[in-house]
Amino acid sequence: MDLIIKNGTVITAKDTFKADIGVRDGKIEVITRSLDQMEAKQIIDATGNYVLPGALDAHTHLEMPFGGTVSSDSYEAGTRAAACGGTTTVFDFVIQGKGQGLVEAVEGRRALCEPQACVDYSFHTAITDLTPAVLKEFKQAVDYGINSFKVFMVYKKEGLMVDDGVMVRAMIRAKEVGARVSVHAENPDVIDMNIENFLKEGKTHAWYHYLSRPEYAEAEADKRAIHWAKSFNVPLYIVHLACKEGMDEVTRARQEGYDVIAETCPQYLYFTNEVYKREDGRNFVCSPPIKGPESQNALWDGIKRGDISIVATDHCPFQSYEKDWGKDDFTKIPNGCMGVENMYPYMLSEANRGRISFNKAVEVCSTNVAQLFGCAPQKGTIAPGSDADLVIYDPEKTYVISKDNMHSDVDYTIWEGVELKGYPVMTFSRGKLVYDNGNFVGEKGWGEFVKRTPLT
Ligand code: DUC
Ligand code: ZN
Ligand code: ZN
Repeated sequence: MDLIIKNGTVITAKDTFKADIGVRDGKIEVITRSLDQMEAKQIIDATGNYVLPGALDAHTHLEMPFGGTVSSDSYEAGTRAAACGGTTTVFDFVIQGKGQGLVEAVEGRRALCEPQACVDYSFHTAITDLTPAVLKEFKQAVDYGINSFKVFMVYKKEGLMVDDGVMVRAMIRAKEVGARVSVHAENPDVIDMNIENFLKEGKTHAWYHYLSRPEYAEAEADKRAIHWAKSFNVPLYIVHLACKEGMDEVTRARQEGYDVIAETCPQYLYFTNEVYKREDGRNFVCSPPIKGPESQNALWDGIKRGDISIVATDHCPFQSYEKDWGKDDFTKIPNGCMGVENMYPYMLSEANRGRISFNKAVEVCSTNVAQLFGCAPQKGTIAPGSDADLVIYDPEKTYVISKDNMHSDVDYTIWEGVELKGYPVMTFSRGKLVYDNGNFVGEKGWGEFVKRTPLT
């Protein structure tokens, strides 16, 4: 064997059991009670620790041009930070340029990512220009390994927004080719009206970012997207769901048997809209904004019920000098927060504190992503034949998050000072140690493109 992890408690989405794991050529070869008689190049004693599948972050924006700048984590920095937080695959967003083909857009970003990636990666494609040729090309994109297309219901001025006709066309075509459309759901017109009014009244603090797009601005768009998914009986994925009304509508659609799935993010589960009242409130500016406690509770309940299928990050960091552009005008704050290194440790810490089970944390951060986006059982589980993407987790370790112990290229973290109960101590990517007790020990260029299969 290349690697044996001994004496750990293995936790998957379904089971918890003591076992030894043998790894050869980057794959899990054997899981058994004892591999004491077996030799290996590397043997790790995981006594007292848990062994988990690496997380898959279904939502990142690495070196993405946005908000008048580019998100500060390159593919190298973002995937390095991922590895250090136990995330072994990231799904990054490719934004289709006007007039650009989908495969061409993906290949452009893949070329940028490939020499840098420290863990494995895939892409979702955001559609901005849905010509008949692009609709036809959905099939080629799926054959290429991309089975998820995103549309923005906002960001009109930025040239990203699509109307409902485009959204529905994309949804129908996606279903035909074994793919799924995801939506960023907020109502652009009401948000623009609020912004105009606030600026006229001189209300420019980050708190007005929240007030310009509060619960109702997201809820309407969540409901509209679900309405179309139900009307045409097509699959839908709502990214970064953050409000109670949206959550309720997702739950209803699922109870009625529709293929509507939802993702939320750690920032919506830990912080509330109170953060926008802080002096550094602009650092928390993302869209949709973090909502009130009622929404936060509804999201946690949704996770527990199974109506939130995925927790992902929307990782999109900007340096504090860029956030400062909006010190006196919230509309100038680049939208986005960091989280790729925090998601798995935070969700596991919540499990360790008893809020959810460890199996549930694994399910929403890893297994469901792989299953719902066509890369299971290669990813997202601990089973013979699966990639040896493994995290060794010490449930006794106390960890206080600080910008000084994070591995992104950004000069602050919204998670500063947050104390976690338990923390990953080692991460393996296809059997290779990439994170070891606080240190990144992987290499850039190691990460591989994950070709996903059509959805059924
Ligand atoms: N929201 C953000 O906050 N950042 C990136 C894109 C998005 O939709
Ligand atoms: Zn979004
Ligand atoms: Zn996003």
